[in-house]
Amino acid sequence: MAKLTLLAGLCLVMCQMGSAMDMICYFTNWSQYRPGTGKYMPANVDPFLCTHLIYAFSIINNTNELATQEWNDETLYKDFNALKTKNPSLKTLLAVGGWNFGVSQFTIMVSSPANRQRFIQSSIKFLRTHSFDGLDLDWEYPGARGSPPEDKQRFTLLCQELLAAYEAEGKETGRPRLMLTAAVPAGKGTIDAGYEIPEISKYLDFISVMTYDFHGSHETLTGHNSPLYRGSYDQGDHIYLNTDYAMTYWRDQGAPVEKLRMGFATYGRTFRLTTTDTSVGAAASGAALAGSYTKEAGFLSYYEICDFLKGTSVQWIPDQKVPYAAKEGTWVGFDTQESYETKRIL
Ligand SMILES: *[C@@H]1O[C@H](CO)[C@@H](O)[C@H](O)[C@H]1NC(C)=O
Ligand SMILES: CC(=O)N[C@H]1CO[C@H](CO)[C@@H](O)[C@@H]1O
Repeated sequence: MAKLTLLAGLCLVMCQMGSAMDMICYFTNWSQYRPGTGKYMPANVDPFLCTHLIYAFSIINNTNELATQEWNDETLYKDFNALKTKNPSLKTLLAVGGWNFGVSQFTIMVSSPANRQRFIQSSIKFLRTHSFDGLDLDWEYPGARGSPPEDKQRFTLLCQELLAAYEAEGKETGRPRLMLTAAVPAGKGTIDAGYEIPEISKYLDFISVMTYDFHGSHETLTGHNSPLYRGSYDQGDHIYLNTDYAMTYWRDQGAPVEKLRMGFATYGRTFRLTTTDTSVGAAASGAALAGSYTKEAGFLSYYEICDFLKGTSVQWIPDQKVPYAAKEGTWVGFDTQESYETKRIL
């Protein structure tokens, strides 16, 4: 199942827990391929909407160096970082990894001090060459999906050594130190397997918790992409599948609240209903049709959901504090200004 994917142009937004100080937004390299008015380029980004913009994704190549992924990334990097001439206080970071990139090259890269140094030094050169202000580690995930258990400790070493090298380079050159951040999972099992939370918290400038993709079309009952709270029908391990639980877990395991960032999805996940029941927890089978712009079954971007809402109405899941809608056998759980507002004050 193609899990990942951050679908809208600025796909998702990370806010600081309980405050609106930081607004961290991702730009995706694949939004350039959407048809018509869906096409979304760096020049389309409002440079004043977010405090940090993150370009997704770059890769680690087979010589353990940070490298481009798309044929035209270097051009897009240029336009992306040019947004800082319009807003000089904007910070830009380059994300490495992502769901589709997988784990194997991360595992190889962290496996020896020499490989790690090669990556670290290449990242300094690459980020400085392209005028990024930092690196966002999107390894999905250390200690999971084929990454061995020892990668949990090696991820800590990577963070520690990256920060030390960025500090040294900053001192040497007199430039502001490169930032170091990470996008991390919201699932309890994945968190436990991959992250020494108090340790990595020392080295990372902020930690973005991916509090979305909790439910999707691989399941046989409708469920919300990014519920704030546990639902009354949640049983067993499903009681952990919500934003409140994930953020609280990261905090209680030792991540300082001031470094935690909550994920806000700007897309919804869809289901094809199999009965006339259209509620949350209704019988479903597979993904509904792809959106006409984002073209991936099981997802709709916010602007595609706005179209979908013509001829139906927004329903609210009272205990989970998030909306959904259903029409013609399609069910979608998504976020609105109202649900963002409720999450923001968590
Ligand atoms: C890996 O990436 C670096 C930096 O982008 C590049 O100089 C090098 O040629 C790449 N190596 C391979 C094998 O592609
Ligand atoms: C067109 C496209 O999707 N390009 C790449 C952008 O990044 C994704 C996710 O990492 C890659 O899978 C794509 O090949």
